[in-house]
Amino acid sequence: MQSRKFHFASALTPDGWKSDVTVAVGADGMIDDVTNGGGGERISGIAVPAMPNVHSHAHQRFMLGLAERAGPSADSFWTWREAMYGFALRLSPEDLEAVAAQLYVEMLKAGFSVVGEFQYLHHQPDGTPYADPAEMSLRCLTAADQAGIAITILPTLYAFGGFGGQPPVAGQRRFINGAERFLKIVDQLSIQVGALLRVGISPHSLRAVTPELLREVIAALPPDAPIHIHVAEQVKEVEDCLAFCGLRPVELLMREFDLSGRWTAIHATHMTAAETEALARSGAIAGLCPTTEANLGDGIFPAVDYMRDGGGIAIGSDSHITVSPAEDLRMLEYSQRLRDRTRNALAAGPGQSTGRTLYEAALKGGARSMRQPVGAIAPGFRCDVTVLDADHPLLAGRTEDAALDSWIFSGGNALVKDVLVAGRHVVKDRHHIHEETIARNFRAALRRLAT
Ligand code: NGQ
Ligand code: ZN
Repeated sequence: MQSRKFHFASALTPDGWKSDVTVAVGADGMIDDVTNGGGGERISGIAVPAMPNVHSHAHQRFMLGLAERAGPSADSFWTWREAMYGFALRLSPEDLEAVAAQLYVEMLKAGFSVVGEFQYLHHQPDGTPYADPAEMSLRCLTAADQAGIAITILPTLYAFGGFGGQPPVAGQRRFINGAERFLKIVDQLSIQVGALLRVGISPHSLRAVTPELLREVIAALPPDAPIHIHVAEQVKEVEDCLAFCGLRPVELLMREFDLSGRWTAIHATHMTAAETEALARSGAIAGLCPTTEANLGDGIFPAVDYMRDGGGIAIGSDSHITVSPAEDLRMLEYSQRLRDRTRNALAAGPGQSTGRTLYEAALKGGARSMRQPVGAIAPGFRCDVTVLDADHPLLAGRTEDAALDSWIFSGGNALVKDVLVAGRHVVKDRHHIHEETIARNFRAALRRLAT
């Protein structure tokens, strides 16, 4: 791509809101310069850094709305998981590619520019590995490439069915690898690394790996490769962990590993005050998925205490029941208000915008969690930008923080007009450049899956 210049009437930069902004982008998609005035291709609207989506299970996109009917006995996260396993056993590599491409288009149209794909569907439906053990993860990369979204692929290390190395159940047969075959997947993905692609790993949870196995795998990785792990999402998981070792999941994780900035703790819903403070001070990011956590009945993350202690956060759409940075940040704030019966629970301080506080926190944590050079409209960052429709009635007479709060707390995805990824204009006037073809492939995959 050639170097280009974009002009925005208003943009959120690390130095605050600026008007009449020109962003110069190099041929590599990185921002060279941000100046006042100066012309360039005019994109009308309000420019903000695009949001990283740090937690995705793409395959779950095809079961949306199909697990909202009451079962024979009390429904829970665990009954949902059974249903999800059933759906997961049906996807072929072609299906996964089509479903992921559709999902990634939806993410871009909602204002995300990077996806962290926590991919654990490795093998054929009967559990036999594909000829290339990285087949399914490579399909996610192809889907990301079709959609034009940046991706941090996090192949999942999954070896056991419960704490202490219990054998996996039949429904988990597509997920299972030992260290050797798992590291082959990582190698296969690592040779693909490019401007929009990073590789990390996702040990599924302390239920699915032992500390010994995980240490063996980490020892074989580059020292800065990101590590994402589900932890303490459900009360039953906390109880099982206590029964197994006398420690809670976050305590166990922190005893076994030195949680630095390369770690993202997904959910971390159930923590004591001491765990909350320790996680916040560790430098790890909490990867929060508020709408999925609500949908699955997980519980409420202690965000007020965690953020007060300086903890870093990022957001993920996880099961994709909602694909919207605005709605996930809104749900995060609302969970705290409902629990504490307060308002503006997570704003940085008196007079500060709640939306701005949360948006900037999730940009910073998301960029770190994904290991991608994003999260700011500033020189040295990739030109990943989301543009809000300043002509939308909801934004009439509103600018800057009031516009951002109106997006996050009210308008949601309907306000997202344009999205740039590495300076490439992938969503233009609410239309993704390849959305018709990708939707057609997605519908064909759903028809295949319905038979
Ligand atoms: C997953 N999803 O791996 O897809 C999990 C459920 C589990 C969420 N937690 C399965 N949202 O944790 O065992
Ligand atoms: Zn998850």
